[in-house]
Amino acid sequence: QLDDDSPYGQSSPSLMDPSVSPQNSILPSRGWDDISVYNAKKKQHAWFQAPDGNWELARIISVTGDESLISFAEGKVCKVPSDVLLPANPEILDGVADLMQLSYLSEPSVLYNLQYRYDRDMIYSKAGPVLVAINPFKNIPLYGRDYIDGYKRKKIGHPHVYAIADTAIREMIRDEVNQAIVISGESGAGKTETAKIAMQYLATVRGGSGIEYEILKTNPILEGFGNAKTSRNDNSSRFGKLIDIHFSENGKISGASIQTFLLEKSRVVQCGEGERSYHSFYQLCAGAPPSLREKINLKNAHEYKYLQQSNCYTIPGVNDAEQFRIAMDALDVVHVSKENQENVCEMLAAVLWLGNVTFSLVDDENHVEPVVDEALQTVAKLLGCRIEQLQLALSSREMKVRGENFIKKLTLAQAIDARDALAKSIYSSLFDWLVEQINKSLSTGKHMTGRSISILDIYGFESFDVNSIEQFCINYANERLQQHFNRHLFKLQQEEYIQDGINWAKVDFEDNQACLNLFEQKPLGLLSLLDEETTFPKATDLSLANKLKQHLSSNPCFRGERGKAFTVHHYAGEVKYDTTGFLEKNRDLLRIDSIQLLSSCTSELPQIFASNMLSLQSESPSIGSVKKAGGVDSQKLSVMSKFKGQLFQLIQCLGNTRSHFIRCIKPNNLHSPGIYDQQLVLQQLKCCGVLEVVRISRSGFPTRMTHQKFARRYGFLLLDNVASQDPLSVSVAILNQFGILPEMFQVGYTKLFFRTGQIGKLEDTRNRTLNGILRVQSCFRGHKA
Ligand code: AD9
Ligand code: MG
Repeated sequence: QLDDDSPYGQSSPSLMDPSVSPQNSILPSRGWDDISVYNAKKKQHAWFQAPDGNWELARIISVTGDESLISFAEGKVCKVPSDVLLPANPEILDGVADLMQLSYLSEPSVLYNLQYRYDRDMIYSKAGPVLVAINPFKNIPLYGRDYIDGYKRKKIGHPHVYAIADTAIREMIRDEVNQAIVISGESGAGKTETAKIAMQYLATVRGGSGIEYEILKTNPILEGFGNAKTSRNDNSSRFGKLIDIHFSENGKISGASIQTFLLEKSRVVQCGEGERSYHSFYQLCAGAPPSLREKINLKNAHEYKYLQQSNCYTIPGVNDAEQFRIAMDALDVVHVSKENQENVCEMLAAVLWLGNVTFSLVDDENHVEPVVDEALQTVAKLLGCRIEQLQLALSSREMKVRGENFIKKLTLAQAIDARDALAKSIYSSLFDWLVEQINKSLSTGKHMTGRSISILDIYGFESFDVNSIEQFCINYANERLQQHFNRHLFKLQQEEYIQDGINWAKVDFEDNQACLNLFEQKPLGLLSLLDEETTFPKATDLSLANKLKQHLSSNPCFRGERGKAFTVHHYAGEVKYDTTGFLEKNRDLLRIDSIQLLSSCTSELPQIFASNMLSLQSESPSIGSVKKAGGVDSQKLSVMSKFKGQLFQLIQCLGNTRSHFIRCIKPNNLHSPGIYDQQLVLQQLKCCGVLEVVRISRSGFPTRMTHQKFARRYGFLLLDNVASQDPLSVSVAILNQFGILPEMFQVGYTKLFFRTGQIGKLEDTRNRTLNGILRVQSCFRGHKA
């Protein structure tokens, strides 16, 4: 039955038979004795899993009974049970561009194919409709004008971010549907670089008005203020970003808008050993010109306590002073005035100096007051407030008890908290303000057609030794995005087959609805319970953990752990969360005192920050007014509910677009070129659903078109007249004329379904023919003239 001549023929012939369950035919795990016998006859290769978990390629020497004799490249020979071997693809398939072309789609085959390409600097591969991008950790010559031109003219067909961006443009124009490019992957996998590469393509191919230049210049600004060196990436984005690029009637870029998610505020006041706070601080300290330094009383980075703690000030290969100039130039481009640029620097310096504010005891009840020194004086000057006001804000809290205001003095720990809270809210307000300025500059309002391509660069799934509310939010977001991915690729695809009467074995895919329910169910879901506990004045992290355990233990995606911890079974694996700090971080009390202080400042930015904070509080859905005896009268919006709101908006947005998915893979944890850690890659391929998608796409008919559309689009290519002009007859005639093999398509009630690659050939013929017609026409016109 096996066809030796076809490169794809070694696979089971049932591949082409849609009635056979693809589960059995495509992703074998065990019991391939027949294949090892076959391979043995042909002296074929097979995969053998070494004790360290890595897969090694072996040659099958012979097969006797249930055992196979295999040899490895280094000459070692051994006997193993046949059923531990997985068939390897024939050499002719080494390094195919689309994993779907592989005959055997076992884990080692997929891993090997990606590695084969990676070793040859082919970092992009397709997994059906998904682009897989492996971080090269070095510059490879795949970018720039010539490449962009090549993809634009369709002269280059290799998988690339450019190809994805090009498809997005074409489909947006052809189908009048908004597009999204969804980029995911773990920290350091290359999401931000990939997003920039996509932006570069759109700007080059669809620019013209100059606005594209502004759009590209948002990158150094947002990276300066929102990225930092972490243990996993020297330029780690500490926020999520969605950029919508708008297009005008003539298909040119006409503007853009940016939305950001969850800036990591805690980094402003503390970060781990060897990491850094936000780049902007070091850039300012290294790059500010003398006049500015004097004006804002700027010292060197290592003189600021917030920056001292991690004992890391520079990044190899990065010139912070140069980056400062680049960021300021970029602010020019997005129309932030010189005066405002100086204000931005003042705010950065104010945050740094706040970290140097110290406290001294003022009574024997452990109450403190800030020491009036250079730090305090400088902060007051930069914010434009009186020293006494600042002192008061950092040493006391205004309280309302039974309608009466009174002042509570703070202890050292509380005062440090108040100081850090002020620093964090100034920084995050500054970040939001910058995004707002950028959006003002990019929203030209001209030629708006409502057409857009959105690019999403958002943190991937995270699991560390200790996971806190940040990971909780990130993983929840990924759970939602994964569902979008699933829905988009699998569910819709299957439902459509069934609806259209296509004979296609149903493929089960892992749906993560159960896990999402665990988060979102009301009133007994993780998010509701967290918000409820957040409003209780007496609640503690332990009471939160207990509450979760009490209500959720019966949920299969949840497991209570000892003490303050709990585990969630995510689609990508189990993650144990430690509730320490959950409540405090969820409250994220923008203390009324901070707002009051900032609104009384004479400098422009603090006033804007204060009014933004106030309006944020009043307009958003809040977790309830917390009026408690002796407590702060604070109508607070929890971090979680704000994030959930943003996330729902995002998912809704994506739901209205056609999404293109790019999965970035980090090949090693050393950030080094040329190293391919199989287990690390495998884990990521599983996490982002690449293995699943390959299996399902290969067995399905991913391209589809209504009979009408197909007939309209390609009907003019028909050489003979068709007896009946109904779309179905025309369609069938086209299929016949082009000799499309019966196994390559299926005819549904309303649509035609094709295996990957089929429509591409028709499109090429169509384009060639159209170009020919155009040439003839222009020739003709030329003659007339
Ligand atoms: V994080 O979640 O924001 O911490 P990202 O965004 O996934 O992360 P990033 O794009 O910042 O990762 O890439 C990390 C580093 O990998 C970059 O600073 C580059 O040094 C390197 N990189 C990534 N993609 C490419 C590429 N296409 N070519 C060369 C690359 N280097
Ligand atoms: Mg990033």
